[in-house]
Amino acid sequence: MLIRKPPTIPGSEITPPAVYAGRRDFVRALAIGLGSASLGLAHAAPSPDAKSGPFAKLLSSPLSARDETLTPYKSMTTYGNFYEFGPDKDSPAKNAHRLRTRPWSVTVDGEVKTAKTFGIDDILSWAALEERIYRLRCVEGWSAVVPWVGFSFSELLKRVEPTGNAKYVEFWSLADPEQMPYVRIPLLDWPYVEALRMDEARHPLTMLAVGMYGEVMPKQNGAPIRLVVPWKYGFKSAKSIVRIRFVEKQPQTAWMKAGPDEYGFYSNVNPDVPHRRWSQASERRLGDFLKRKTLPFNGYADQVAGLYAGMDLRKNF
Ligand SMILES: Nc1nc2c(c(=O)[nH]1)N[C@H]1C(S)=C(S)[C@@H](COP(=O)(O)O)O[C@H]1N2
Ligand SMILES: [Mo]
Repeated sequence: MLIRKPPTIPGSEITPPAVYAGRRDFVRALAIGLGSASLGLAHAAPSPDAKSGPFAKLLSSPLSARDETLTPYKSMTTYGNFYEFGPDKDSPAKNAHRLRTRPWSVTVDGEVKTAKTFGIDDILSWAALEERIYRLRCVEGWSAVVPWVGFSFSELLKRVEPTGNAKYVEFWSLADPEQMPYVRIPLLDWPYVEALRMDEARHPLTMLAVGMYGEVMPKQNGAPIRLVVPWKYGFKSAKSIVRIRFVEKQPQTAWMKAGPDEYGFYSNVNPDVPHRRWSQASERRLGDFLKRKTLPFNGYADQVAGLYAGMDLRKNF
């Protein structure tokens, strides 16, 4: 069994925009090119934030996987990993209500000309928000298709100046034991830190997401701002980010420290390289019964394989 019975969570966090019920028509409309025009309307009435704020008008993105059926909102908000809130797939939905997402700021430091701290509402004021439907693949074998709301990480790069020494970039999640009860327990070496090589971070697919399904990001999915890197396993996409640090040397990430032979730095979705304890050749979409074949780079090979030209992806897993 992949999906457990959904736990009881506050209604305000699980009310999906009605439009996603009419999903197929919506996808068809996008496919025939009504894209940006219909998208604003499609999101007309979700949460109060969405009505007026930056979520009112979302740009549709050419980077969307438009031929895919979306994973139900309820599955994406009740089944997932966010170890700061507990080790089970339903822990995030049960416990993430403790997270306070305002005030919130993100500090950008390390190998940059000037370290800067951005308030989340400032970020929302300069970021032109897009909706991007991305495939997501978790190392444990489940996958999903999610309409994220956010902007390319490269937009943030325009506002800070990395030095010539910046070769990698780290993403640090909040680690506050008052809000995140499991940070008191050494499940991982907190804070949760993930990292990308600079060219991976600059790739247009690499996204900072502030919402999904037309709504402000649910807490259990990494509010108020998280990373989404669709060609890599889910754990590369750090949630609830408070610090972005540019560094010269390839960093150790939280999962590399936890299991160096199971979780490599690159973590590109690769059906040919088994995880030490299981095959990665197939996946099951949340809500589906049958498994499907996993695609190299999660189906994004055309866009990203070039980043790894000449690298042995069995060694650099
Ligand atoms: N801070 C933090 N970020 C995290 C995790 C976590 O435990 N803590 N889990 C990761 C893993 S393993 C996955 S699969 C995704 C799951 O969240 P999503 O379904 O919202 O993408 O979040 C990733 N980001
Ligand atoms: Mo994962």
